[in-house]
Amino acid sequence: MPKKRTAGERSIDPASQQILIRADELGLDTAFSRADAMAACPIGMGRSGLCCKNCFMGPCRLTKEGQVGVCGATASTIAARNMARAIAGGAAAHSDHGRDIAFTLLAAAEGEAQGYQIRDTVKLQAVARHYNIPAQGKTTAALAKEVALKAIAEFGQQTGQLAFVQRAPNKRQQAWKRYGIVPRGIDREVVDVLHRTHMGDDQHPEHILKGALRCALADGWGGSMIATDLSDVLFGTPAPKVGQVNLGVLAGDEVNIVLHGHEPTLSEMIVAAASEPELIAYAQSKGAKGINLAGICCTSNEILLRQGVPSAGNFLNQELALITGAVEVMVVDVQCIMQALPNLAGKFHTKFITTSPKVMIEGSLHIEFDERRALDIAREIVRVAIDNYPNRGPVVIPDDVEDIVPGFSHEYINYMLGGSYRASFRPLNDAIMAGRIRGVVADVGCNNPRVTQDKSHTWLVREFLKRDVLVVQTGCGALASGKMGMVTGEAALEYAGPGLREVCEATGMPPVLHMGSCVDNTRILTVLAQMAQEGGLGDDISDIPAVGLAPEWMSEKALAIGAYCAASGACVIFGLASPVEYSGEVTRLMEEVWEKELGGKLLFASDDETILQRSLEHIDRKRAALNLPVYDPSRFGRSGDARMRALRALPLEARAEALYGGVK
Ligand code: SF4
Ligand code: MSK
Repeated sequence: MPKKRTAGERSIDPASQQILIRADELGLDTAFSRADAMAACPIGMGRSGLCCKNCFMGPCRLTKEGQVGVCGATASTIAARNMARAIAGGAAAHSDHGRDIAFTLLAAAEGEAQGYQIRDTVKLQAVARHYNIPAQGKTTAALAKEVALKAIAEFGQQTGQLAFVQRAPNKRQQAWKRYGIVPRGIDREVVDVLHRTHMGDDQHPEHILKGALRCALADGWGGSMIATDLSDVLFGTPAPKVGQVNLGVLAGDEVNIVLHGHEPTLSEMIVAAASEPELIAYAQSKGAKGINLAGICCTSNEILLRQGVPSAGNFLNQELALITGAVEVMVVDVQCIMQALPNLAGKFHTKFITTSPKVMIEGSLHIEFDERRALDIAREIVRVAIDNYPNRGPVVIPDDVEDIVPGFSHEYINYMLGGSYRASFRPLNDAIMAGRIRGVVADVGCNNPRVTQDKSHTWLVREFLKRDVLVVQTGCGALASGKMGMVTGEAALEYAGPGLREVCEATGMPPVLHMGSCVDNTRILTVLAQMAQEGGLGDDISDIPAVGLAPEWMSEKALAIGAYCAASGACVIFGLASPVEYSGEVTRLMEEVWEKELGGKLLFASDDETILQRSLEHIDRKRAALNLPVYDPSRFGRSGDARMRALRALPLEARAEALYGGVK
């Protein structure tokens, strides 16, 4: 009989625990209870074997030493193929998101995208420079059209290299050339992996993984980077904003619309529609006080960063939001949307609306997104929600809500550290070189109901802060820290070690920087590239004392991110378990051969203490290789700037205003 975990074992978040208890009382299933009922397959997860289903001579399950598949495929070949296909799946999802944004930019430039405008012309010019497109003498619309067409062409490019590859340090580009993994075209690299892993093709584990790395780079320095950059052009480059997070953002007396998925395109229009006076008046005519928007997952991160729309939480909050009974409409676009949602919505009054031409789920209302009528579609969805408000039954909304200050784009970090006239990463590099900051950790990625929600993310973030490690976050990891009140800057200072605190107090930089959604991990690549180019920390990303973590990962996209970060020179550590554990050869390739060839590696560790220790070892090894002083916290903490201490006495809005200059 599988063990049923208590609410406290399922999540560390009190709001989640409260709603999980309600789910049990109402007899409702969630991902948590389904995970309890369904043990993970030890072969599928690579612990006790490997499974290949690439052809119908199988599926072949390899569970004994030396066993091979019907075609003769070895455990290493199968493990490498499975890993490569997962990376290609993740890269395809991210990159297709980028393609959709590029088409929206094109439509906006041609005046055919209702409600959209080009909000950041400075970013548009920066992206044009990366594409070697001259901006002089062109209207914004003409330049945006050229940029959009160039971005779209990157997907179908067959030869040469992706344009954004040149944004990496020179040494990194040389490493990719030497190892033969420079990405040629985005779609080409995804297709290449699917082809080479078909039955009877590439059966050399290292060669298969080289294809996977090239595909991952086509995501990190291609599709995802396009998604981030063009979203900034269309919707504005993020700067710090005060927001709120957790299930307590749902309103008891307003029409609640929850926006879930990943793309900002439709959700930005729903934000615009929900603030229209006619629709607010219509909501009031139905007895509601107003219209309340809340996000889930990375759509949430997108609109939280740019619009300050509150977040109802991360991946595992999606079902819990519905179980409050307070959601009139949940609107989804793409990725990380559980199929259980429409059925669960049906237990309440909630309408569940799919909108992507790529995503239909039985039991949902499908209102298809079309950028030419985006604002009208957004208004239609808001009306559906308002009309549904009178049908609301009993509601339980947890009180839990925390302030959060997200929006640390690499442009803003640059400005924050160097000022408007000398934007620079110099102060950050100097602080690492002096040992005030020991190193940098990127804690990113998902929740997974097989482990306690948010526990690994938040424990690791606190432990790193204590040891003077600066933390950057994206995706569901950032929302996990947000729910624990650790993304308001000043709050996290309570945990920060003496050197890190000193730097943060002097510069106003929070010790935990929320940089965006899953595709925005490319912002982290840009920061690392610029730190390498700034000088003092070597001349490549692999020289920087930095580690990437995904301690609660679950998606193929997480593996694609891990692979492109490793190929970019980072040490990347994933939690839970290794999907290639059964193959010592593939494990060795990803840890040792990648490190030798590329300076980065991807490894798996099943407990948080090991993740912490291996990360610190890596950071200290990189410090030693750069001849930097050995990390010694006793040297710091006596200077700093009393400004932050005084600011901490102020309410959050006033603090943010003083620190980040007029954020709203
Ligand atoms: Fe089995 Fe080979 Fe077919 Fe995989 S490709 S299912 S190992 S026969
Ligand atoms: S939403 S990919 S659960 S981070 Fe980007 Fe969260 Fe992971 Fe989805």
